[in-house]
Amino acid sequence: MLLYDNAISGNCYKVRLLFSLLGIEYERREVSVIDRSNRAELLGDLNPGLRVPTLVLDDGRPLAESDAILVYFAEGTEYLPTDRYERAQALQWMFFEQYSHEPNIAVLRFWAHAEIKPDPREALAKFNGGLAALEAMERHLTGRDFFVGDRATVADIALYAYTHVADEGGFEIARFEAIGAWLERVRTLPGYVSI
Ligand SMILES: N[C@@H](CCC(=O)N[C@@H](CS)C(=O)NCC(=O)O)C(=O)O
Repeated sequence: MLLYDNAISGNCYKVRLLFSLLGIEYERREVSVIDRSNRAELLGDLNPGLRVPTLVLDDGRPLAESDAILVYFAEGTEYLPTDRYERAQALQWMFFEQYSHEPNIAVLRFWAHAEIKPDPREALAKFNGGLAALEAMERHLTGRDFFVGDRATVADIALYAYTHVADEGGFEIARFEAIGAWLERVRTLPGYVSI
C-alpha cells in the first residue's frame, strides 16, 4: 500500500495515526504542498482533487480524502462504531471537521508555516471560524471522554489532527479545558504516533 503523504499536513497525519493505532504497514511518498508543478502527473489518475493524502491500495485502486480513507481502514475495527446511530454521529463530526474546523484552523497554520501573509480580514474570518469550531468541540467534550460513545473513533482521529497543533495557527488551545483533557486521552492511545 502506498500513501502519498506530507510530513506537516494534518490531513495526512490522520491516516498515519490510524495506521499506527491499527499496526498497518505502508509505504509513503512525500509530496510537497507548496510546489504543485508535478501534481497532475503524480496524482492525476488517483485523486480528483490532486491533493494529499492519496492512498493506493495493494490491488492498485486509489482512495482520496483523509476522512474517507479513515472510514475505509477503520471498518471492522473498534475505531468505527457498528451501531447505526453512533456511526452516523462519527460521520457527523467528520463532516464538521471538514466544513467548520479544517478550512479555518488548518489554513491559518499552513499560512504560518509557509510564511504567507494573508489579507487581515480573511485571516480574522478564519480565526473567528476556527474559534467557533473549538468552542463547539469544548461544549460537546465537557462531561465526555470522546466524541462518540465511550471510546476513540475515527471522529476523534479526524478532529485531533489539526486541533493538537492549532496553536501553530494562533489559537490558544490551553484555554479549552475539556479539549485539553481529550487531547491527552488521544495521545495515550496504544500505538499513538506524533505528527
Ligand atoms: N479534504 C481533503 C483536503 C486535502 C488537502 O487539503 N490536502 C492538502 C495538504 S493538507 C494539499 O494537498 N495541499 C496542496 C494542494 O492543495 O495542492 C482531505 O481531507 O484529504
